[in-house]
Amino acid sequence: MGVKFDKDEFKKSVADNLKVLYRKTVDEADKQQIFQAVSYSVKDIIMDRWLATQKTYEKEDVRTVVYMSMEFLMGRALGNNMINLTVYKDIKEALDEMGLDLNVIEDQEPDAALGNGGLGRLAACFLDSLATLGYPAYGCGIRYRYGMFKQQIKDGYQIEVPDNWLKDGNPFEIKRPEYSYEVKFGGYVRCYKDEDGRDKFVQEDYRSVIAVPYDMPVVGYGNNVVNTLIIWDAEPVNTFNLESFNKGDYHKAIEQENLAKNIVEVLYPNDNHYAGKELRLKQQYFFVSASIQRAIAKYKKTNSDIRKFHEKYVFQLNDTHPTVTVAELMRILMDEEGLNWEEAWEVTTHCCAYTNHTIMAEALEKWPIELFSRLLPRVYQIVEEINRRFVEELKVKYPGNQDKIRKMAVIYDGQVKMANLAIVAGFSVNGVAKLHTEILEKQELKDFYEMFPEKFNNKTNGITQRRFLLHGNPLLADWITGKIGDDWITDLSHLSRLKVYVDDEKCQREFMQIKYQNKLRLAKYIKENNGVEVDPRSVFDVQVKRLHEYKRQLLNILHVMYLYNQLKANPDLDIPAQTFIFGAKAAAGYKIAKLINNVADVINNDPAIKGRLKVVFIENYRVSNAEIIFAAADVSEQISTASKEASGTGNMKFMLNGALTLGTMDGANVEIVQEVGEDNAVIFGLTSDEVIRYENEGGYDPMEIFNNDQDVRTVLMQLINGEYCRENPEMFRDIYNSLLHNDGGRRADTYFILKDFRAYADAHRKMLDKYKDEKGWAKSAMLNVACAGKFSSDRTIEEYVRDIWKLDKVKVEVSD
Ligand code: 26Q
Repeated sequence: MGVKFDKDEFKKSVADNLKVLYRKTVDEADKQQIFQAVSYSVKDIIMDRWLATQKTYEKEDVRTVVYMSMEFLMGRALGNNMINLTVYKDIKEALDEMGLDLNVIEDQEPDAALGNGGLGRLAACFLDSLATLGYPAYGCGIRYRYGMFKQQIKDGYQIEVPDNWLKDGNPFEIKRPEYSYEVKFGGYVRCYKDEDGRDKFVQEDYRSVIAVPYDMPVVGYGNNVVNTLIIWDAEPVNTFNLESFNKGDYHKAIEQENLAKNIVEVLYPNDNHYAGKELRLKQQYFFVSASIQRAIAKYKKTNSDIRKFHEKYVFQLNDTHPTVTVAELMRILMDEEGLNWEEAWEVTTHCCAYTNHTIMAEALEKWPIELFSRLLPRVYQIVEEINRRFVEELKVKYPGNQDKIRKMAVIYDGQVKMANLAIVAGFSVNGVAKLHTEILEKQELKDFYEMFPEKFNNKTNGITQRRFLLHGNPLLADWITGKIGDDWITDLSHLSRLKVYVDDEKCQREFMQIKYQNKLRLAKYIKENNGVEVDPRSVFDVQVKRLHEYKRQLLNILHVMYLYNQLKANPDLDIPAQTFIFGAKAAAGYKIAKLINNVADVINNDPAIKGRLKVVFIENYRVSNAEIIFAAADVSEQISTASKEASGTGNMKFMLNGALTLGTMDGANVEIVQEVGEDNAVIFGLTSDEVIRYENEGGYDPMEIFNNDQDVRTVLMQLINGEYCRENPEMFRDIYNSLLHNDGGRRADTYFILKDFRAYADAHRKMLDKYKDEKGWAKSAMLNVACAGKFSSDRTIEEYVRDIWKLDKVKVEVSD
């Protein structure tokens, strides 16, 4: 099924593209131009498959999933597309012969960073798996002009630099203006009776934009399938339609111009945190309305009965961010397609399914009624009616129980609660790891689970092995293929066949040699990008993920400070050299990055510890450098406060690349340990039940630990005595206070850092003891790879298809 590849034809294609695009020869072109030319040559290979796939979908009138997401954290496309077309090595060879280095070319591509972190990357992995498994699918999102900011570190502080990812052009996208739709905001709703005496609703005096779609190809691995990610751009209506000017409504014209410019301007860089910004709600409605209009238009091309729309389309809502989908679909079905309420509700409640990604209260979306109804007057009426009917239902089911209404109503206390809307109108509610789903059912969404148990289900997250092993770790990928064949690329459960090699000393040496090569590669990256020299023979202990209090980077760095104290006090301490690697973007204003960088500065420049401890903060952590980082890790830090991390997916990427997990019993860590066995990971700290119990009791007393644990006290005092900030000893006073003192409504040490500190230090000791046993370590690391099969997003997608989406696989034929 692979692509027939003609090397000479490809070389000619690259040269032709350079000529047509830039009037240059290969020798004259710069690196960015070469990247563009090579990308167009690869796009050329994609194009026939893309056409054939979409033809097949149309001809077979397939059932389709639409993955609705404010975020798609795609990373780079070129390498991934070559991998999935199965022409990576061929192209590498062809370019070699032209005197071009593929690695350098790939490095010219900016990451498509249209997402914050886990939720956005999950969407990208899902698209890869859907295409690879041959399922009809669209991703729908926003073509942000600026993606996730680029991070620079200056004086230890994070600086956010705009990410102008489109500046040199995006070679893989295709603009499709012929599928543009109008999206309306504001104004008021006029109600009138039509000729048949039925109520009609029209939005008047609104402001609108034109949503213009750009298609991005999503290439399946080795199967000719190419699905589409649709990202919507906004253009002003006035460019097409000068009516407003003619009527002299100059102000409205300018307003609409600005609306179009602002709406897709930038991704909100908040991870697991809700910001009730009007522009954010505009973004949500903008892409939701356009995507539904497109799906309905497509449906009507081949189907006549809109009452059966749900037989062909299912919308998966990636968290509550696109939940306005349910009301917008109701609106279109009633106001545009003429269905009555019951008919529209029947379709909608069979179309929409909701994924919950967090139990953090501060991430729950609640929109003030005033804002919501002003921006989306007709949609708000529909939400009100959904709420009215649901509250009626509650009153019948739980007579006199005002508490149920308070907790479950869609509109309450002057707010529209998006999670409640998604649960009431959706037919499926899923969590993203076993523990997370249990917490949803037993605590956070208990009332809904009791009322609609049939809606609830778990879908443990996964990751795509094509990007995070085959592309990111070619040495290990080749080694695995040499041992067990290449079936693992599309069926990761095959990795279990590696188990027979874990005691084989030659295999252990080969495996550790590959890890060493990958550590050299990362050390080189760190030297070039951060100017820090690290020892590739030291233990690479890595925590890369968004900076967030609940993820507890603070626990990690406090422990590093403790270790440093130990080494200073006892220079002969018999422990291996360690490199602590951090990578994280933060919400603006968060101080922990400064602490990590200052600690790094002190430790890395202290000759007394003879390089046995190093701390590195990798600037601008993103998908493209993540691939290099995972491949080189020995220890995977997964240390969230138990119950707070819904799943985590970085944990799976580390495991797949042979790192041992040092973590809490949280999210998917629970399932990782279950797969790999307790001896091949180190688990520590409070359990989720214990955390939840403390929280219900109002916390615990960190002062007791401060007073009784000398090591902890020393570290905390170093936060406020200038040890890590000579010029301003008060620099980290806030952090110190947050650990020890209640502050208004905030409990001291909200995330149980001091409570878990001793257990964490012990866990590190245990990890180092394992590391000292070279063969034992190699075996454990190999077992992590061998047991990672469950965590492929292919497995996750098959479960979504089986339980929620009910799609059929498609075969696509292409004549090369
Ligand atoms: C909401 C409102 C306004 C602005 C921003 C937001 C917002 C944006 C992003 C809220 C949340 C997010 C991202 C959440 C997220 O990434 N959650 C992670 O999802 C992963 C995939 O399921 C899980 O593995 C992680 O555990 C979870 O934290």
